[in-house]
Amino acid sequence: MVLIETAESIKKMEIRGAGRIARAAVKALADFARNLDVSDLETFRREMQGAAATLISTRPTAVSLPNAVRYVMRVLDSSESVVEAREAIFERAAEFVDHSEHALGWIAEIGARHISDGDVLLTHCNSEAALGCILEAHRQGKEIEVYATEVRPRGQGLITIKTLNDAGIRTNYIIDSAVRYFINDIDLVIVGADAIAVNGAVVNKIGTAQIAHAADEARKNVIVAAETYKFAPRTILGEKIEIEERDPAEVLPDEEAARLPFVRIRNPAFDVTPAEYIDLIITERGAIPPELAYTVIKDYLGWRIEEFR
Ligand code: RI2
Repeated sequence: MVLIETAESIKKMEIRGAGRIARAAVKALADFARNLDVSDLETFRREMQGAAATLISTRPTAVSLPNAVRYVMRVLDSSESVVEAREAIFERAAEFVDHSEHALGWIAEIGARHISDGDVLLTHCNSEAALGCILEAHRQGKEIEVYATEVRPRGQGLITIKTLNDAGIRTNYIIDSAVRYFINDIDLVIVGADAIAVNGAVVNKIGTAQIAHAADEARKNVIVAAETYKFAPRTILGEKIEIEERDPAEVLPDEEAARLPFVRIRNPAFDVTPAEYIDLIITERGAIPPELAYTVIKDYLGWRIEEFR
């Protein structure tokens, strides 16, 4: 069953990256709707809500996932028959995927404008949105060089350096803790986001906050490339974005950990970079300072404070 397989793949990070997770989830929802053989609308709605909950529960931090699922599910409220509801789900899911893919192109175009000829960039983890900006700058003929981190414990940096290498971009692969050592050689930090709070704080791969801090200290700009559906509406009410803490075995194998009974292994997958360390957020609608995060939530996601009453 596609729903269960997708949910499992997201959990195990076979499908990963905030945008990819969102697209995979809405495709799984559409597939679930296609195969849902029920005739009354109430049962259809209930089953769909169960499927949505299964998908949303896979990983707690990337807000692109619940945003995408809720965007698709919202059509159920106005549907009057199973046939209509099913069609509406297909349409919305396709619309989301289409928008998401186009958004990456627009972000790349806007982001590339902020990369200058001769720039040395630093990126962390593997973000389609951030890499899109780098690749586009290179495609435009700008002479750039990149520092890419390893990204313990899952090693997403390896995916990043393969992409950069394939594009023929001069790349330096460094361990995560070498960032401050190299920060003075860098002109610009560019990363993605899993979630952005209403106060402009950016939740991204663990280590991003340290990098942004080092960049701030060295007076280097930090830009974040993120689609509007990565902004977190519920933070309007002060709701905290949950930080996923993953299996300790990703950090140290269970057999080794078992020999260290006094040691607790912690494995948070993300951290929070305060808005003050971020110079610009590149969205598909344009580049904004982090302070304008509320505008994105209100104008583009269509969520207002009144909705939470
Ligand atoms: P795109 C990833 O999370 C990284 O934190 C990355 O910066 C972010 O999602 C955004 O990625 P993970 O799934 O949507 O590797 O830009 O934990 O691809």
